[in-house]
Amino acid sequence: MPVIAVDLGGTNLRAALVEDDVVLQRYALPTRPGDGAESWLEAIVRLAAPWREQATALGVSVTGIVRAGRWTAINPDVLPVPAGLPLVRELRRRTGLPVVAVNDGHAAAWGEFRSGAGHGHRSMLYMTVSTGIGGGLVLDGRLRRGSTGLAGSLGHLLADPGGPACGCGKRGCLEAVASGSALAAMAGAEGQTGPVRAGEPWAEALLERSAHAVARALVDLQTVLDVEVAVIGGGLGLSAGYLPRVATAMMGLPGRFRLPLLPADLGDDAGLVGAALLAAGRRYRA
Ligand code: BMX
Ligand code: ZN
Repeated sequence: MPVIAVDLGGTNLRAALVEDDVVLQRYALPTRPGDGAESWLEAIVRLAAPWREQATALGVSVTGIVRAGRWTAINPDVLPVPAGLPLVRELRRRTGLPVVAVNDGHAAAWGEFRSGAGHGHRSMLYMTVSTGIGGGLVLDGRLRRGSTGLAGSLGHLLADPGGPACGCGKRGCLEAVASGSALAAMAGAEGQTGPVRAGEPWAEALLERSAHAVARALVDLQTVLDVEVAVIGGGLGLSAGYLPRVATAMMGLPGRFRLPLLPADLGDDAGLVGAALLAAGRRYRA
């Protein structure tokens, strides 16, 4: 029996009907951060409605952390989620379906571990380099959510003590230095208005900075986690040439700390598939 999966990020809202790890049908809309939580919930319910009768559960992957079914932003600049929003309760009430909700990095990590680039490994880390930078850890075959849902929030590792302020309240986070929104802000500060695209000399410098920061973060993580592979996703992470840039930057760091890098096999669908698998298994019912 299929489940409905939803992935709400800082840029896009995707919804799909998913059976096992196969996306049967899908819709996507741009996320409208300024419209507020009520409108995001309504959009999820509206997108899910046509599949309501055939689905056995709803799996939701969201930017921000989820703890005991409640949703909170770490960085409200990515999406201004009101603290403690009762996401699972509200969606269960509005759809009548059992609901599983997880952070988008956690969902994508699980999707890639079960059905993507991490398949066949025991331990992996997943990093999405997108509007923000998110992540998820699968250690010894288990998705680690941490004691408060924060585990794997890789965007808030320290990348540069003198770097820009991050919306999470810290300074110089990886997300503030290397994410898509950080690059757009830095480009804007340099008077550039176009997209940050490889080939443009001004954009090259920003992409190099991002890739080096990501490479340094990955080798630091490896000292703690010692995983088999790092799977990289996200719009920027999967953009042409980005992963080779990270790999090259990593070659400048000591071999003991390097780890194999793989692009997310499921691409943009990693969060949807992970949320679907979690909902179908209902292992994380809050
Ligand atoms: C932020 C944070 C993470 C999220 C990451 C990537 C919020 C709203 N989000 O660090 O929970 O995983 O962005 O999010 O605090 P994306 O929307 O860029 O995929
Ligand atoms: Zn931060």
